[in-house]
Amino acid sequence: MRTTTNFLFLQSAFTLIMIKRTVFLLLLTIPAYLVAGQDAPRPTQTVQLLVPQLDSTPNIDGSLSEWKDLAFTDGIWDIYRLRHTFWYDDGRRNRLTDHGNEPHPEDDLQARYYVAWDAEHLYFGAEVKDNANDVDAPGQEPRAWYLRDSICFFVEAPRDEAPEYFGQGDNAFCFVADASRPDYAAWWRHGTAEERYVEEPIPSDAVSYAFQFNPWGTGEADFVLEARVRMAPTLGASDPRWTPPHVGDVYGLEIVHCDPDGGPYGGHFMIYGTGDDDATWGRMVLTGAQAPIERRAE
Ligand SMILES: [Ca+2]
Ligand SMILES: [Ca+2]
Ligand SMILES: [Ca+2]
Ligand SMILES: [Ca+2]
Repeated sequence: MRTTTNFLFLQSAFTLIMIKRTVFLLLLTIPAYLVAGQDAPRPTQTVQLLVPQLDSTPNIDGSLSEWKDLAFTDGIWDIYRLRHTFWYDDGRRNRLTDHGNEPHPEDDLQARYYVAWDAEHLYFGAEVKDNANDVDAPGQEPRAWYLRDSICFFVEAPRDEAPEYFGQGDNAFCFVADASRPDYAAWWRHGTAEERYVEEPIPSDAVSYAFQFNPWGTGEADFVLEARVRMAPTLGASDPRWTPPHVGDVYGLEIVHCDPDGGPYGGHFMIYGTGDDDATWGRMVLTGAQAPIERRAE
């Protein structure tokens, strides 16, 4: 009898321990889930992007003509192209949204993006065709670039293999396509050695940017973005391991293009990654100068 009682007692104790362990493990996974937010599952691969150095300094005036042939670009992005990438999430976040009376999807949003670097700066450019300019987000925080027409370049420098969510070394340089240039039009979300998700305007002495709207006479919401960000006061502030750039250095890169067009959250292109998880971002290799594409003689 005593043996049976002991056995039942041990069995109950074991069950209790297992329940406690399960609850403990569940509690452990909740912060991980919250940190992961709405990110799609991590793909098993990343892209490599060769980003060239510029030998001469562009003039930041809203025209990319002097450097676009010398920069990294991989052509036009629209929802059809995104649909065939390995990081596409079946339209969950990589998506366009319907506000009634929409044009064909390629006319809702398409863009070419340009990235380059020199000894002191990162350069970002974009040529965008969009059906509606929407930079109103009433009652929203200045940091809410994702609720306004904007292009955000996510950069980890130096890139590492640790999955982080705007921790040390992670930066987002976000440009809101607002012709009135509010203080938040050039935004910096970043981490530091101690903090995550620090939100502030890019320091004014660290950024220069220009928009040109309706550059081709094809639509008021079309625009060109040209921007330059100084690396030392931004990348250097987010990661003490950052050192001035050299050919062969590897940074992380993701591009997030937001297109609310009247909705609260709206359309998103997420390119080279799945969101805030920097382990999904592309491997941006700093290369030497690049020769422009040349046509061959007949
Ligand atoms: Ca220019
Ligand atoms: Ca649009
Ligand atoms: Ca990382
Ligand atoms: Ca738009």
